[in-house]
Amino acid sequence: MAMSWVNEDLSRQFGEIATLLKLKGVDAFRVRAYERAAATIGAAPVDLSMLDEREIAALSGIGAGTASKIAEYLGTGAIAMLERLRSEVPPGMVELVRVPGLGPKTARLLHDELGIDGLEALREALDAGRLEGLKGLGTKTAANLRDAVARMGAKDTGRLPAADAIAVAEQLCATLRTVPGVAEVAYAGSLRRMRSTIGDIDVLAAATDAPPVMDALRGAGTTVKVLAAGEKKTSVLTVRGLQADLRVVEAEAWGAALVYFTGSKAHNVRIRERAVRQGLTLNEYGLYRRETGERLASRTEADVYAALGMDEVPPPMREDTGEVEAAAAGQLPRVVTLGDLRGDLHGHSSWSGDGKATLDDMAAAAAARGYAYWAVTDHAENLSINGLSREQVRARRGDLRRVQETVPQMRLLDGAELNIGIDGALDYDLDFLLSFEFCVASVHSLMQRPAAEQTARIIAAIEHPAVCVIGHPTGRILGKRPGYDIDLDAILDAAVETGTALEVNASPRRLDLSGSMVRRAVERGATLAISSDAHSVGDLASMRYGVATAQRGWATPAGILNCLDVDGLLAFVDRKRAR
Ligand code: DGT
Ligand code: CA
Ligand code: CA
Ligand code: ZN
Repeated sequence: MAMSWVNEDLSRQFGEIATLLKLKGVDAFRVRAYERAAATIGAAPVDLSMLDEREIAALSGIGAGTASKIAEYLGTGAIAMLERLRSEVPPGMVELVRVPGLGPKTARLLHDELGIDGLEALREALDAGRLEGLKGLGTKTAANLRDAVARMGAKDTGRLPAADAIAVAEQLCATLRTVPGVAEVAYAGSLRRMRSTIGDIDVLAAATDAPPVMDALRGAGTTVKVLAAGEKKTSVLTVRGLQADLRVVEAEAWGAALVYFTGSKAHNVRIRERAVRQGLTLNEYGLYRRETGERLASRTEADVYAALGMDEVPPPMREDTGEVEAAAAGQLPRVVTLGDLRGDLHGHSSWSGDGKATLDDMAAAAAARGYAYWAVTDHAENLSINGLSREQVRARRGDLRRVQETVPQMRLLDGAELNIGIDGALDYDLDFLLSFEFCVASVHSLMQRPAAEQTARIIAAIEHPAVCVIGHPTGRILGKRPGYDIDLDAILDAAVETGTALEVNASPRRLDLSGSMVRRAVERGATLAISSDAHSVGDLASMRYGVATAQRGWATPAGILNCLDVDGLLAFVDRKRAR
């Protein structure tokens, strides 16, 4: 199911209400209600704008008060309570709680005692040593904050995580497709290349008549404000604070326009150089013979690349990192595609508290995707909030046998997502760990440690016989949390040495490993697993973002664990355990 931007937006607004209430110091019980609402809405299987207030109130995790706020949002486009809270809480305090390890209590303390009203002010105060000796703040906290702030990098770049752009872009494309006379619609730019952060959304449409398409953009539900409306291009501000540019072209130029506006700019420059050397001209309308002006190609991207004498380059690879030369030599690697994947090796069910769907529903949806296997990797016991005890694991095994009967064409794997402790220790004990069919191990705690410690900890998990994959290896959350400090090359070497895979977590909030890290993994010969880390049925579809990220790193099916069939996969597990 495609993500609903209404649900996403609502979920974000309720999350913001919870944060703002925390910053005001209201009791935890009220805050929790909004956090639950945000989580419920984020995972709701239907677009809430399709329901009436009574149906919304019937969703579990949604109380009457929340339901009326949802109705208010659907009716007016805003929640008055949120607007009020925003005006009551200094905006800088919201910025402060984005710093990893800095909670609302500390933010209030810093604001009230030292007048720190934002990230810049916090930076200055840290530099000036003004946090030392502040009552209620340990010296350790000051040091941790210094690290966290440093790792957040320079000031906000104005780029947003891919996850924030995808929902808006897809909604926008769906709207434009309904306009009469529109033949093609696609998003281009950095989002089509699946960069992890996005500067703006570029949408392209092919139509006989541009004005109705431009009108549709201005009137789209995602549009907040029209920034510029021209004949060839319309720019609007969308709900996420992202700009969207729309260009309308004639169908005959679709492929050339798609190449041009997909970019990257560096890739475009490189292929245009190639065109020039061949006596050709390349622009957004087509590829032309310079002397005669004859148009050689423009209808499809494949036509344009073929006329340039190149392999067609998958959009995520178009970054001028060697792909133009390789494609011109006919030696572009055949990178992994969605169709190559035989299964998904990281997913959660409602057996662990954060899984939103039952094992039945998750398995049915995974089977419907045509997978040969699906590993249910619910959290393990050391994750105090929702890890499974041994008794729960045993109970789940009974459930698993029952559900397996309902999906005879797909192998359900009895798995776990283990927690890598500070010294590399894992959950349960060796015998119990080996009773699982497939284990992912991830860092979920103590994320701000020195690189040497963090690396040693992950390598210790890699060396464990039960661990087949390291989940989200850097722990980054785009726009929120930088990755842990790690020595990636040392981790890759240990993974190769032990026959352990590293995950390309496909969640658009993570994309972890990143494309450039995938490229390093490929160069060092490490095996990768592209996994959705699904917590709901809809999340299973995130796989395509993982595939695009793997393509950015030039990964081929041969290096990807879940391109193996069931027997190949189980042989990989056996080899790991035999060591
Ligand atoms: P972003 O928005 O910063 O995440 O990155 P892009 O790649 O989406 O860049 P954007 O939105 O400025 O432009 C979209 C595409 O249009 C870009 O990838 C390539 C093409 N383009 C833009 N400006 C130029 C240019 O000056 N020369 C060439 N050859 N192509 C350009
Ligand atoms: Ca862009
Ligand atoms: Ca743009
Ligand atoms: Zn997970």
